Amino acid sequence: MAVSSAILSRRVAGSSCCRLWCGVPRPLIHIRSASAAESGARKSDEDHQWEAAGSMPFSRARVGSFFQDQPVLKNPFLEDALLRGYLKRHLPQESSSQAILSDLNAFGERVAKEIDILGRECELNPPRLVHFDPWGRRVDHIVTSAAWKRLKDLSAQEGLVAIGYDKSFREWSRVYQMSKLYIFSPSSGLYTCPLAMTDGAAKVIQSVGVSPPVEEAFSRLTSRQPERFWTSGQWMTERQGGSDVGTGTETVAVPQTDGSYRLHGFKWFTSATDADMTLTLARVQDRSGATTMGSRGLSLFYAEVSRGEDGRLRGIEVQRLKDKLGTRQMPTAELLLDGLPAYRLSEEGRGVASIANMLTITRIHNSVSAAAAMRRVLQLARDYATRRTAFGKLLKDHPLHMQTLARMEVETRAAFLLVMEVCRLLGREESGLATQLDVHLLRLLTPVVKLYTGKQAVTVVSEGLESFGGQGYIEDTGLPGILRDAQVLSIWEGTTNVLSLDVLRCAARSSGMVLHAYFEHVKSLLTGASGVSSLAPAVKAVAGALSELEQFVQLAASRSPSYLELAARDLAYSLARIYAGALLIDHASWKEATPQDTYAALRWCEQDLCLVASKQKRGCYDSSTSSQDASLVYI
Ligand code: UCC
Repeated sequence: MAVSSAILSRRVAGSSCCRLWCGVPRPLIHIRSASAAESGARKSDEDHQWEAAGSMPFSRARVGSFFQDQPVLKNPFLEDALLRGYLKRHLPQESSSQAILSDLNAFGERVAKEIDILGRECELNPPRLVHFDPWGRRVDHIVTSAAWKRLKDLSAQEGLVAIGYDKSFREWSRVYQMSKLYIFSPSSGLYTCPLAMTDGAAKVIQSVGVSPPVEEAFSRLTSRQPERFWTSGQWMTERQGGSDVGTGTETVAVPQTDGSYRLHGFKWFTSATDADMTLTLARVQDRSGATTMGSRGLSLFYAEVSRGEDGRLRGIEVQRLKDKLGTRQMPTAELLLDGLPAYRLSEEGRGVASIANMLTITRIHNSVSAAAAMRRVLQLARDYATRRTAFGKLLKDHPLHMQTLARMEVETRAAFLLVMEVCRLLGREESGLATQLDVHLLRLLTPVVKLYTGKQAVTVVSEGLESFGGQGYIEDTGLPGILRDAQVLSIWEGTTNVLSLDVLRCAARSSGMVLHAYFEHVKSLLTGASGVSSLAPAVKAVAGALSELEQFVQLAASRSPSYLELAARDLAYSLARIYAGALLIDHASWKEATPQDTYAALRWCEQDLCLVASKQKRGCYDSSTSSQDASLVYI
């Protein structure tokens, strides 16, 4: 002890830090450093003079007088000019619209003052799994924080699922609901994940019919009463993977004499596993115990998560919680289904088609979260730029910094408008107002918007972190968590490539009608803006890109499936960029649009909007490319 104390004294006197080579716990070092400095460090006459004058800037217990102001989260509704402009433009001019705006404003205030802290608490107190009680009985309790539970109650009270179903605002109910979720998402501690699945489950139940045994579940999923509100899981992913569900699902459903089933299988990746119920896929066994392989063997099941009198989960064992890069606020588990009581909701073999409604909803939620993450990091970066000085001026006065934030703003605007477009179409479809064109557009744009915004979110949030310098990399600022959580958005609910292939599939299954609807609608948006001269360069760029895209589609129709498969991702990106361009132009052509709306549209349209045409001209999808790609990767 005495020896190490002496070493410490020498080290502190001679240089700045003793932490590494002492190898003792930090608090001890701090105490010892202080006492070491007291006994061992000789003060010079100069030091004494500084101290006498009371102006020694750095000394024991004084660390200088400068502390950087941190970015402040303000009401995210009031801070979002585009959200407010969009709603002002699109909501009907009636008193009910005023109710939406006041609710969003009040909720935005709540997010900044109350909810953001709860979300942070979820990050700091992640869920844990307790397998056994103190007496050795298996209990499989997923212990979540008080904040996580509070967010569940609050989600019910605020109607974050219910708004989409009570239809008080008719075709605008979805836009309203998703606007609220957009404000909520970055502060929600990932509670948006169970809400996404809850919304998706309600949608599936609605589509198969709200009757026993799921009538009660539907009423709970869409309830505003915290004590009644249920959340749902979506257990699709098994050990063989989450993309190729048709091949990867091993879970079997054993028919019972009362018409119900018992499920046996292993679900490898179940999100928000503290849910009250779930929808899941399984293969029905026939009398001989045989099942049908592939997608056509899958059926959709409803199961409640409940406990027996012995306190154990009925038919479920929680194997372990996942150790994830992000979304740590939320319990994600591996589950053994060992006789889980369940009801079949779909016809036998129609599992994938029946759960598709859930996928549409969760993919839209995913896109909302992506746009919201971009907006949040930008709001914080914007605020920070008014507080941080470098090289003699505030960051906001550095043109290069402003250029960076402006580019993030353009991306965020494009993402927001894409997301709201899908929500608008969903609202129309659910209110019976959708035209055939709307239905086709919704089918095509859902995967396009999900895949594009998922990627954008990672890029924009990463750039956002950089705008805080080193502080963007410091864990307890809360900023790195935004990036970690963004990274999942391009993975779950269908990866970028799987969704790109979904785009091809829906184009083929509709005999090209989804693309026809796309071309028609983009043209009509451009026509609407044709009289606005300030937008002419943007209109020209989108029209040119659209024409290139049409030519590509015609050419691709005569090529082999492998050609199209190689082009799938670039095609999806082109669909997203062109459509976003048209939406930005459309928004900027509104009579109350601002010069900033025009500027954003012009900037967006400067990029290569039709990536797939450019790449096709360079031979990127030619037959030799695949083998060259492979040889490059495996060189
Ligand atoms: O569960 C997960 C984590 C949950 C976390 C949720 C959080 C969300 C939070 C967001 C906010 C924070 S992850 C599970 C992720 N897995 C997936 O998303 C699956 C990815 N794979 C696919 O999407 C594939 O494309 C499959 C599984 C759908 C492909 O399967 P199949 O069997 O090859 O599908 P088919 O043959 O293409 O389609 C079968 C039927 C067809 O209908 P019919 O038979 O009537 O012609 C298709 O039209 O399903 C229909 N269908 C669709 N309908 C397939 N996909 C769709 C679709 N997207 N929309 C409408």
